[in-house]
Amino acid sequence: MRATEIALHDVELPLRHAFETSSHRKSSLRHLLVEMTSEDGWVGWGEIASPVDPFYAPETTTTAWQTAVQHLIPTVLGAEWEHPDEIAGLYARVRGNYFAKAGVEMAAWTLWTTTHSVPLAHALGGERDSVIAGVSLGIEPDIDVLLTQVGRHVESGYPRVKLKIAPGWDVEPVRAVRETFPNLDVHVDANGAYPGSSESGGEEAFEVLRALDPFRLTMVEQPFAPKNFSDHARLTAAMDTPVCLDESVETLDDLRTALALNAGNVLNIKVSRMGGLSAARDAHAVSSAAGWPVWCGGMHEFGVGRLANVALSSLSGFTLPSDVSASGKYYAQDIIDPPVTAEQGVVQVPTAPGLGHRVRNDVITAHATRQQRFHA
Ligand code: OSB
Ligand code: MG
Repeated sequence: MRATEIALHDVELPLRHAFETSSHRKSSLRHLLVEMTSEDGWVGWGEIASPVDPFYAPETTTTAWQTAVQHLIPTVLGAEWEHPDEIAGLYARVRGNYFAKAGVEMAAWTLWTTTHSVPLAHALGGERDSVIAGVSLGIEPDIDVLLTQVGRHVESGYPRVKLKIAPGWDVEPVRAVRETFPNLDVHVDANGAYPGSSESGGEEAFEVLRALDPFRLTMVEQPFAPKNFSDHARLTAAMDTPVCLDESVETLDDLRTALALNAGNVLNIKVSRMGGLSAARDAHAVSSAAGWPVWCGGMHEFGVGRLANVALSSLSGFTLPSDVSASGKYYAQDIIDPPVTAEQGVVQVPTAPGLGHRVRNDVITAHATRQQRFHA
């Protein structure tokens, strides 16, 4: 297989509800779409879901565009490959830049599965027909607004709600949600906002996190900074609530470090953070073999990345609800047809070849602020 044209589309979609985490607030999202065309005219799509700012990971939309244009697209264009597992090897010299790599590799996966007439989920080894979706709720202005948001999603049937927490917005909102929804599957995600042992406030942060134990949370996700494996290990030993890693695990080596140190007991696998579907699939195999349950995290993906997340979530080790909520939770108009929908928190895994839904070039072009084509 050979890609002879790759186009990059910088696309901005308005969000239905502004989203706030421990580090930023957003009312629209800009992602880069990768359109890869083979020499015989087949097309595969990928999504570079980097946030615009380097607050979740070091990449930005601007650096991802630059890396794709200068280093990834030139090595992939015109190269001969048999299977998408070979794509990462083409640009093995490029360090980091996982979001940019994930978008380019995803385009190769969807191109390959489309030409081979197999659903992406099957090509990845997925076994489930449907996956369980959870929602991720941002930091809200006050507890009443948060309770309303949680209630709205529980009513739509989502079986799990993840709450973003940060120092000063933790024990009280969690207590309020637990009291109002005694049996709901709730987990919290700090996006690394708590200081570790080597920083001031580290000991106090440790006590606050331990104070979450009585609320029967499904997990506490990424309390400390990405490279701080040692405090994640310390907290894992000190809490009954499972500790989940997100930002800490960008590579299989990071995962082996986490496993060796017992720096958690659950893994959030994000295609973007791990540089692609092949690495995400392999992380699933390593985690499952080590006894860590996994789930698929999201980056508010547009339809292309969202369908890749649904396909990945169909693998057997994804036993916890994934962040694969319906397109409509975030976007009034998605770039795929039909959009991803959830029925009582269940999303069907597409059975058509490739991504399984049509990609809407017209919507992409209508919302694109920059488009560029490269040829072999
Ligand atoms: O940590 O999971 C995260 C969005 C942006 C940055 C980090 C995270 C998130 C989400 C998105 O929680 C959840 C989703 O896509 O549904
Ligand atoms: Mg997270």
